[in-house]
Amino acid sequence: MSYRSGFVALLGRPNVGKSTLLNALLGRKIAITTDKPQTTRNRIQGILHRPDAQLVLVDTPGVHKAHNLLGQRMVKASKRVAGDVDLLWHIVDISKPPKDEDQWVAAMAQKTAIPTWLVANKKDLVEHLEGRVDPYLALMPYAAYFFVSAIEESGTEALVNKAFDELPEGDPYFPPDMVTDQSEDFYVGEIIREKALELTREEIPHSLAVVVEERTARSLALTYVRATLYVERPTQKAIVIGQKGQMLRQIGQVARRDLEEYYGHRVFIELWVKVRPRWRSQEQWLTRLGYQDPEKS
Ligand SMILES: Nc1nc2c(ncn2[C@@H]2O[C@H](COP(=O)(O)OP(=O)(O)OP(=O)(O)O)[C@@H](O)[C@H]2O)c(=O)[nH]1
Ligand SMILES: [Mg+2]
Repeated sequence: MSYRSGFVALLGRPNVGKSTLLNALLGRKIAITTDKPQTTRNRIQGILHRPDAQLVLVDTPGVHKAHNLLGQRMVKASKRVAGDVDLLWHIVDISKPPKDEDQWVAAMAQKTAIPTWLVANKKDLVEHLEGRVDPYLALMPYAAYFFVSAIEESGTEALVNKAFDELPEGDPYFPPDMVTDQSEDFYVGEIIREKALELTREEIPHSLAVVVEERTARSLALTYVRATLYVERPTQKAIVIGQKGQMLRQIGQVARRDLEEYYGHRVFIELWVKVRPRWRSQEQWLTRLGYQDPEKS
């Protein structure tokens, strides 16, 4: 029996549920998800294994109109992934009509000439799906379309089975036990960022970056994490810290809960907040905070 392997990109505008779908298909959380747009900032790969095949799912930042260098790098990362896979999934939110960004994604996909499927997510939110999908199907000639709910994990089995069916012959790209290519420090930082995003409002989410400075196993039953939360303005720092440090404590507590479940033992988190004015527009800071130029990585 021949082995088959390949990459599929999850592309779409922000907030349509790409990362939620990635996690649902893997049966494990590897990407953070929030109700705020532009949550995902890097390419994140998750690997699905079957005895005779390997499917690599590539989550990408939401395609949007970039207002700073970080945004430009995010969109560049998505574009780059789009040109370098075997199959494209254009993920959309079927509870809403198409927006300009959906059109941009369709144009991006069409330019590549890679087979593209429309994946209409959030089907749990609406009835009469067929009527709603027509304006999306008009965006470009999709090779297939699927209705799914990443949250309810419905329709997802059919989608992934069909993707496995279409894989080209080839050797595995990753070892059989590997679920993701991201580092543990990156994951831990992302969990902290997710909690900070969930607990804060307004301009904080977009201005926040998290760097894990230290992560050590203090014993078999305790991991110590020290991380810095970077924001752009002193007023944002005050919000992230909160009255008498209450907000920062809460971010740490909620992140600790998730990480204790992930590690299966106790986790101690120490958080610091620093101001780096306009870090999202500065080449050197972007790279230091983990958002390198996709062309150079
Ligand atoms: N009702 C419903 N909500 C969903 C579904 N999938 C995702 N969501 C919600 O949609 C919001 C965005 O989900 P994400 O997975 O972070 O979206 P994304 O496309 O990765 O967003 P970016 O990373 O910002 O591009 C979250 O609040 C999810 O809980 C779904 O199938 N049904
Ligand atoms: Mg995402």
